[in-house]
Parts: sequence; C-alpha cells; structure tokens
Amino acid sequence: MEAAYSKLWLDYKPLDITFSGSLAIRCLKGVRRDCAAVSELITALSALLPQAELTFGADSASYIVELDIGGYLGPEDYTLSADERGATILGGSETGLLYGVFAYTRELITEGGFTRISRRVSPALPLRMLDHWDNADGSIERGYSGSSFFFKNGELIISDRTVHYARLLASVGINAAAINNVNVRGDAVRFITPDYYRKLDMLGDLLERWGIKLYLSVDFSAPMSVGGLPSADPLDPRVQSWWKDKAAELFRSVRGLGGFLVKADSEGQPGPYAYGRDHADGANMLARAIQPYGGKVIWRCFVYNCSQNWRDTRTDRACAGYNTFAPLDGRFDDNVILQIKNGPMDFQIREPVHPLFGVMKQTNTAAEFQLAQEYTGQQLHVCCLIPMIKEILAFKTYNGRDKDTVLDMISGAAAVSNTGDSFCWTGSELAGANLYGFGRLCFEPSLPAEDILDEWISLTFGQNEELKEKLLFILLGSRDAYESYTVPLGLGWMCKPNHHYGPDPWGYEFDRWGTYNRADRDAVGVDRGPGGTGYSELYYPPLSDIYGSADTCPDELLLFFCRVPYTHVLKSGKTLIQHIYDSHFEGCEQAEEFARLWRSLEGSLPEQVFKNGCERFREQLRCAAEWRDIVNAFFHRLSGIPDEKGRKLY
Ligand code: GCW
Repeated sequence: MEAAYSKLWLDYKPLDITFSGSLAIRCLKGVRRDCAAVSELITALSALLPQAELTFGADSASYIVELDIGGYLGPEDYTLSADERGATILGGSETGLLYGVFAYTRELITEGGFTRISRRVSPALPLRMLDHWDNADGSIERGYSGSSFFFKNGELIISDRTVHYARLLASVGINAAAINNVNVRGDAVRFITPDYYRKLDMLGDLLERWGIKLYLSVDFSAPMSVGGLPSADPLDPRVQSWWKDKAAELFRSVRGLGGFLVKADSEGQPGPYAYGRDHADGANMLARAIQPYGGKVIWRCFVYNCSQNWRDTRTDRACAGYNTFAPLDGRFDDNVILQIKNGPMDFQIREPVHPLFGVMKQTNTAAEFQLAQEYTGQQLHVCCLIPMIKEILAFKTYNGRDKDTVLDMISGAAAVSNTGDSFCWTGSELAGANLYGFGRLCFEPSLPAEDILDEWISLTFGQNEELKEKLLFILLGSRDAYESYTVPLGLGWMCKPNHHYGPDPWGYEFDRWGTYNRADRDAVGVDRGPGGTGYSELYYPPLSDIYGSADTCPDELLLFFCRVPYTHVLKSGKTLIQHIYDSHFEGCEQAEEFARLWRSLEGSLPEQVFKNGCERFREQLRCAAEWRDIVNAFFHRLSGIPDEKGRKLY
C-alpha cells in the first residue's frame, strides 16, 4: 500500500558513491542497541548505502560508526568526528546521541558521502517546542494542511504516522510538543481524565523515545469543568488541592508528560481574572501542582481586551501584554515559562518585536512564532519565515545586559505548528521549510537562513544545483514579496475577518479586536508615540526614541508606530502613497517571477510536488492581484492622489 504521507526530509535515498566495503556500528558503554539513536542510524545507513554489509561491532569493517554516551556533555549535546575510515558520535545522553546521529546523516547526504567532520554542538535553547492547535474532533484551528493526525472524533490516534512525526521533530531537535489547541474545547477538556490516560501514556512514551516531552493544553477552569468544584480560584485551597491530586494522577499515569500549556484570560478562555487574581497567581498555582514531577507550565502572554470600542483611540492592544506581565516580573516560579508572541499584536507579516522580551529579566520566557500561516498566506502563498525568525532572535532589546538580544533573554521557543494529515504534512511542500527551519534555528540560531534552506532542499529534493538555486531564490524572497503586495509598512490586519485570507482594508476597522489602521483621506497609521498611545515608550532607549518619531522610525514599521500623511517622504525618498502603489505592483511581479521559476522546474521535482506547487502558485497570483488592486484602490480613493507612473488604480 502507498504510504499516506511523505517522509519529507527523512526520505533517505542511496548515496551516489561506490562503497563496497563493510560497515559496522559499535555501541560503547551505556548505549542500548534498541534506543532511537541506534535504530535511526541503522535506518539511515541501510538506505544510504544499500549495497554495504552492515554489522554490529566488527573490528574488521572498513568503516565503523562508534556510538558513545559521555558524562561531561549536557544531555542534549553531542560531538561528532569523522574521517574516511569511520565516525564517532558522542551524546550527553541517548537524546544527545540521537541528535548526533541525525547530524551525521545530514552531513552524509549533503556532502554526498563520507567526509571529515569535527564538531561539538549544544542546543542554544533548552525548550524547543511545537504547539498544535488540534481539536479533539479532528479539526485544527488555523490549520491549512488538512485534519489532525492526533485526534479524530474525540479519540487519540497513534499510528506509524505518529512515529514518523516524532522522527521528523527529533531530526531537527524539537523536544516538546503540545498536542491540543490552547482553546480547550469539546472532549479536549477531558484529556486530563482517566478516559485518556492509556492512550496519552502510549503517546508520551513514543515521543519520549525520540527525546520529545508531551504537553497538554489545559482548561484553567478544569476544577469546575472536570472536577465539579464551584470555583477555579487559584488561591482557593480546594482548587489547589484538586490540581495537586490531578497532577499526581496524571504524572503517574502518563509517561513522558512535560507539563501544561495555558491560554488564560484571553479571547474567552477562563483565567485568574475572574477571581480578582493576577497571572502570577494563576501560573504559580499550576506550577506548584506539577513541580514535584519536574513538570513545567508554559503560560501564554497573549492577554488583551478583545471587546474594544473602535471609537476609543487611547486603548492600545499593543500595550496589553506588556502592561499585564511586566509588573509581575520576578513573581513567577522557576517552572513557569512565559510564552510571548514574537510581536505585540498577533503574528502579522511585520510587527515590532514584543517589548516583553527585554523587560522580563527575572522570569523564564519563550518566544512564540506561528508556522501555521494564518496571516501570511495560509500555505497557499509561499512565505518562508526563517529570515523573520532569525531577525527576531537577533533583535537587541537594549535592556542594559551585556547580552541583550531576544535570544539571550529567552530559554525557549515555541511555534504554532503548520502540520496536518495532508500527504506532505504542511499542505504545501514549500511550507515544510518553515517546520524544518524552526527546529534548526532553535538548536543552532547562528546558522544563516540560506544554509538551513540549502540543507532542507538537499535532504528533501536531492542534490540538483539548478533546483536549489531557484528554490532558494523563491524562499528567500517570499516574505518580502508577501509583505509588499499585502499590507504596507507594519499596518497589519487588512485581511478579511474571521478566516483572515485575502484583502479587506476596513474588515477590522470598526470591530472590537483592537486592530485599526485609522486610514482617512489625509493620513494613515496609528500614533503609538509619546503623544499617542505611548506604546513606543515600552522599549528601552534608544529604541523608544527611534520608534517614537516618524523621522527616525524605520520605514518597514512606520505605520505601526506613527500616523503620517500620504505625502510623507520615507527614508527611501518616496512618498508614502507612492511607496504603497509601487510595492503592491512590485510584490505581485515578484510572485509572478516565483511562479515562473517554479514552472521551469517541471521534471526536476516529483510530479505530485510540482503539480501541488503549480496549483498553489496559481492561487497566490490570483490573491496577490486582489491584494494589489484592492489596497491600491482603497488608498487611491481615500487620498485622491494619482500614481506617478500612471498605472491603473481602479
Ligand atoms: O490570532 C488568534 C487566532 C486564534 C488563536 C489565537 C491565539 C488559538 O486567530 O485562532 O487561537 O490567536 O493565539 O490564541
């Protein structure tokens, strides 16, 4: 039977070398023959070198791969050394060893054979997590890749696909997965009841073999919804003891459980505010219940008023996360990690970096990214997010520390997964690069985007220079193009309401979500400077000054921070209105060029991949033209200013 899913970058094909000798794997000391590292090495070597005889431990073999576990390394670290005669992979634990095996395999494939390697790697971030927004009924919130492969009709599914999933994650170093939606609905409320323990235990055990901890999104009001208590007040001793008992039962029943992910007081989810408590009270209560088992609470900072009045220009959603959490710095227990979205609003194609990263100096934090392309083309448009993630991690907060970048401040990163049960996992093959790249960046953030993509292309599609060059061009230019033909200069939210696909410049203008562009006939943008909502003041100087004035604010964020007339001259020398017109035309042209390049790859890609890409590019071009014409018409009609170049603006 044909597999129902692609193996993605783990589709090991024979190497194009002549090796007729014998191969041996030698397991030293504590390395168990049945651990994932050894099984992965066998899988890889027998596929890459199918003609070679593979044995265990034979000293006479012409190439020997020695596996070892060394006490002096961190548990997830590995060292890798290799030459023409063999390789030694040393892990700090079986997990570190597994990462070393994947790195070694990657090297064999990208180098096209045995080479010299000498390297020691420790993951930059201890927590490297994927957050699934999968619902118990099998649907996925903001899922663009089919249905859930974890759940169907309230049941937890474990299949060979689950094993391949674990291998994919481990191969890029992801070590945690929250399997259910942060909006905990339907049967998911009951995941923390005995009904689900047996399956959760199987899943947790399976994932743990590949170094991945299982996380569950939980309902903050579970003491009521599950426990039947009258309250979920975090300071109520009955609530505290309910969670303690629940934690004891859960951690006893489910192997590999890492802890909880919580969305509280956000978009209708229950939280501590209902009882007049704050988010430290809420998070710490849960953290104390699971602390004895080494559990962690990943607590989201996506807290804002989603019932705002659009007439109110003083309340600013961008300030909400900061105002909620900055005053609580230092109050969170050690096993709480605050998960902060990369920007202060919500995963737009361009936002400033969240000011909480700089200010939470005494709290464990993790950055949250969204691989699911909710606002970035829904996996119908190509939009490679790797350069964006790199930019955010490298962002200097100026918070007075010697090491002051986002990467220096966080101890983890999480990404909303873009996966589903589609054949290629991510709906679009090109979206697979985001999943791959996210994991690689959490492990080795200094890797250039181009190198990560180069690696992903080689592993996924094989070594073909022309193919690589074209795909790199498409992927590396894709975010720019998307940004250019959609929303200008950091403005955000000109999409259609609810599903967030396609243009609707006033779709969110008179709504309750706090997402306004304030466009009128003279000007556009939100004044978030000191004379406006004051958001720019939440950054440390010099950023607060830079962002606070239209003279210094970088062009790409201008309309996020400032309200400026259409005749305002940008740093590029163009007027704002002309920039809007030009970038929309240019972005569409870039997308057309990507589609042309893709079509030229017919024959170099598997047919199914090629056809799927063609369909998606067709849709991207259709939608990009809509964006261009509607956004340009919108600003043209409001401003009455013609295009200098005389193009048709409708
Ligand atoms: O942007 C919003 C999404 C919601 C999502 C929420 C969140 C899971 O539109 O679908 O809910 O963000 O991040 O919690």
